Amino acid sequence: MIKPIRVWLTPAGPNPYKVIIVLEELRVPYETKSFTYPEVKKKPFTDINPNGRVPAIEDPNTNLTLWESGAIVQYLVEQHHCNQWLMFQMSGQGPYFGQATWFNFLHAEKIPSAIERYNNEVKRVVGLLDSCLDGKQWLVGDKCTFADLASAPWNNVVGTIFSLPTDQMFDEFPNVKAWHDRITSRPSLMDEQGL
Ligand SMILES: N[C@@H](CCC(=O)N[C@@H](CS)C(=O)NCC(=O)O)C(=O)O
Repeated sequence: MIKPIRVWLTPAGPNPYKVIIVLEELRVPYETKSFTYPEVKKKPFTDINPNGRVPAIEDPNTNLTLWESGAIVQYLVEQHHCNQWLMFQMSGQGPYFGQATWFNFLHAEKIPSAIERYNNEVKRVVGLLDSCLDGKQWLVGDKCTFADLASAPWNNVVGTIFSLPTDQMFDEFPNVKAWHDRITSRPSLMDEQGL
């Protein structure tokens, strides 16, 4: 359940409406914290934006406070693209890769039509990722996000599904291969902290 994003604004200024328009278009719940123009350079607003200009947002879903309308618009759109890919991982990648593993190796009977169906779905999903990653390092924006990280564990199973060595499992999908290598070669935070 998404909690409403709080948008601080003074009704007279145009800049906050960039944020409101994007929130409306994305159908994201929000609430406005409307105040008068002379109050922009005073507390409590300057605790939210020390630059004393609207808009600013507080997102209770991520505990983020952000100002500068362009940065806010970018954040809202990226956040939704991250959620899009996370939902795709949960519903479109993980379950199909799991069923492919099940029918190839664990189901008591060999059912060729089920094996064919799920193997084809794995190829279709990896192909989709490959085309969406064309010219890009990461799924969303120019940085590694939870959308990339959440995809890695099931991508790792593709070699098992097709009985291929891990270093050959994405030979037909160069963008996914480079992306998966990028994710799996990242030093973890635990490594960085010597844990
Ligand atoms: N670059 C800022 C500009 C924000 C801005 O100038 N907002 C106006 C209202 S549209 C404001 O708060 N003015 C108050 C002031 O200048 O003191 C952004 O895009 O968020």
